[in-house]
Amino acid sequence: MTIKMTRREMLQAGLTAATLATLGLPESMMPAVLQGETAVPFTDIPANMNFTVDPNAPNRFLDIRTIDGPYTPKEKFFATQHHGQPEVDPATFRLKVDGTVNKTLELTMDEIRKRPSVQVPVGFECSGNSRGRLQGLASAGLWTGTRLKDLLNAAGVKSEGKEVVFFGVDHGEIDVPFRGQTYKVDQHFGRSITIENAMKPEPILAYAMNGDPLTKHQGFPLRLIMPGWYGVANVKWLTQIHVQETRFVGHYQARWYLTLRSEMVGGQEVWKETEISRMRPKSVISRVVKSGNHHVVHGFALNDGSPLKSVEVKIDEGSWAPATMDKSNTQFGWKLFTYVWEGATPGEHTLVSKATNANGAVQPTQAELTATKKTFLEDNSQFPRKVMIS
Ligand SMILES: Nc1nc2c(c(=O)[nH]1)N[C@H]1C(S)=C(S)[C@@H](COP(=O)(O)O)O[C@H]1N2
Ligand SMILES: [Mo]
Repeated sequence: MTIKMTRREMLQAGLTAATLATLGLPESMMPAVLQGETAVPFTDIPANMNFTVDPNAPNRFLDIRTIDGPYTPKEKFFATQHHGQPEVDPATFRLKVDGTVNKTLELTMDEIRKRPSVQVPVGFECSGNSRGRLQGLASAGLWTGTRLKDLLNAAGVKSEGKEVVFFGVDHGEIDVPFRGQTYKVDQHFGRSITIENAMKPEPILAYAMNGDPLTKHQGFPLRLIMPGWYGVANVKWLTQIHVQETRFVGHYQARWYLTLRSEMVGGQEVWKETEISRMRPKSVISRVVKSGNHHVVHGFALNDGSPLKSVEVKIDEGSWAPATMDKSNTQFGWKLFTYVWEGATPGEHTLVSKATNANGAVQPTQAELTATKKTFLEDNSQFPRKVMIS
């Protein structure tokens, strides 16, 4: 994207097209800056990278250089889905809760909005987010909704109900391969969680973000929000909650979203197919600015909501130094951090950050990760950035 700055903002930032030209850099390399700050350009952005995000396009990613607070504006929140964005009429919309429950429920949006509501900051990334997209498949919002467990209790889950499946309005043709044959069937987007996870206080059925009704991009009129989980768990255009006795092994649960990962079991390496669930700790440097006579490195971290032990930053071949976590950070929102970089010398530098959970999970290097993971989802590897100091 060409980050749109007004002329006034450019002047405030002490940054002009001429300055950029002197550095030999196109304007698209510049992050957003605040008054009194000067943007430091990243030099690792591919020349053909097109940041122009059409707010109406069904798929869009976030230019992470523009992150400046706990919530992503609704028109910039990243968006992705498998079968396009269905147009849902809120007047005829019903949420159905059925399966192994005592009482099947069918609720209108009004009935859902009248239920007790909670507001929670939740950030997430797509499990396919990666360095290739400059980590732009991530965003954070303040979600309003009603707790899933209260609705399940209202329906009364029978003791044999073990799995809770969430279906979207959206559907499409799915290839189901089986022993050399491929069967084509029409299926709704569906994801499941265990009853234990469904009965936790965190999951909510959300109808608003940042104080406004969900847009079509975010799953209007209703979506599941699974705090601490990868994007795929947050089912948009939610229309059915089905409780069942058996595991749900739908396409988007068991096949399209999986990770092939190795573990050491009794000194032996064992490769396992695993489902996409909670976010692994990841931190990303999003923006570097010159402020007075030092530089400030900005970034964000996402994890499963367990306490973060630290985010550290390393400059070139220096040692890891702790970043400062933002006071506004919350358990499930993205966690913003800054690192004050003193004595930056002119020229190109490599910066990298590393998140560590309190439970010991560490954001791996790319080499460490590829040694234990063959498939590309859940890439939480460290993401070195290059900047040019003038
Ligand atoms: N109904 C439905 N929900 C869905 C999807 C989908 O295809 N259909 N895609 C999932 C995936 S893979 C991601 S990463 C998130 C993206 O949420 P967002 O578009 O609000 O950023 O939605 C999830 N929920
Ligand atoms: Mo995703």
